[in-house]
Amino acid sequence: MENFLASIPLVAKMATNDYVGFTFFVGCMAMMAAAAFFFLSMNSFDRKWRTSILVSGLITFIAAVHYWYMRDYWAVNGESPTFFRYVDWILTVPLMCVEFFLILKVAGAKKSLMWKLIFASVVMLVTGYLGEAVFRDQAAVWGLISGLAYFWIVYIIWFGEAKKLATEAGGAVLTAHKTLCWFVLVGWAIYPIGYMAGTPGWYEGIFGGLSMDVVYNIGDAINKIGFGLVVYNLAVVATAKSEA
Ligand SMILES: *C/C=C(C)/C=C/C=C(C)/C=C/C1=C(C)CCCC1(C)C
Repeated sequence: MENFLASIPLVAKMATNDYVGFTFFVGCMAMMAAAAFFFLSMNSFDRKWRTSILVSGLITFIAAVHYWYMRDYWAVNGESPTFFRYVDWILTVPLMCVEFFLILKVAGAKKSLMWKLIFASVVMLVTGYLGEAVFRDQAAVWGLISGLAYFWIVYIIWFGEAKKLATEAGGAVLTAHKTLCWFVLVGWAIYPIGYMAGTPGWYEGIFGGLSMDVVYNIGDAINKIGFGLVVYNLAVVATAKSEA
């Protein structure tokens, strides 16, 4: 018995060239640090910005917890933690849609805009999950449907209702909205690349050499922490203006 217990390693071994494992560790700590930063800075802002900063904190906190599990799952099984990945996304991506709504509330954004964005994001993620985990043979078709939902979100924020509200609000809100729009157009486009790297399809020859998990982990760090910082910066600028 004693010998048996001693033979179980407490910490899984990590190879020095395990880039997936490395990005899971770094991602985990970065999400934790970002969550602490957003939570602790919350009370230094005007009341009306506090919910936005709180949501930035929740997005990175939820990601930190999932990264904790994904880091472990990878270290022990050496497999993509697809399940945890999509549970994380189905919670955090709708919260990013809530961020758009919260900063546009000053211009009179309606809840219907928020629900439309949330609905589109859920369609994007559920169809992505079906292609990646359930019907892998038809990954290209599910990825295409997911991509259409993604472009629907891009349309709403770049040219549709959300764009109109941001223009009406003007000033720091418009600047922040524009930056978030770029995050969605460029930063979120990292994910379909990861998807094509990790699923079978016509695109294998183009992206097949990349590691799906490394691509997803880079995307998450840029988008979750970057998004939060844009909102943080908006709160800094707007609070400074209202105190002047
Ligand atoms: C914090 C996590 C974020 C911002 C995750 C975003 C995920 C996407 C934008 C995923 C998009 C996908 C497509 C557009 C097509 C292929 C399938 C997905 C789900 C990877």
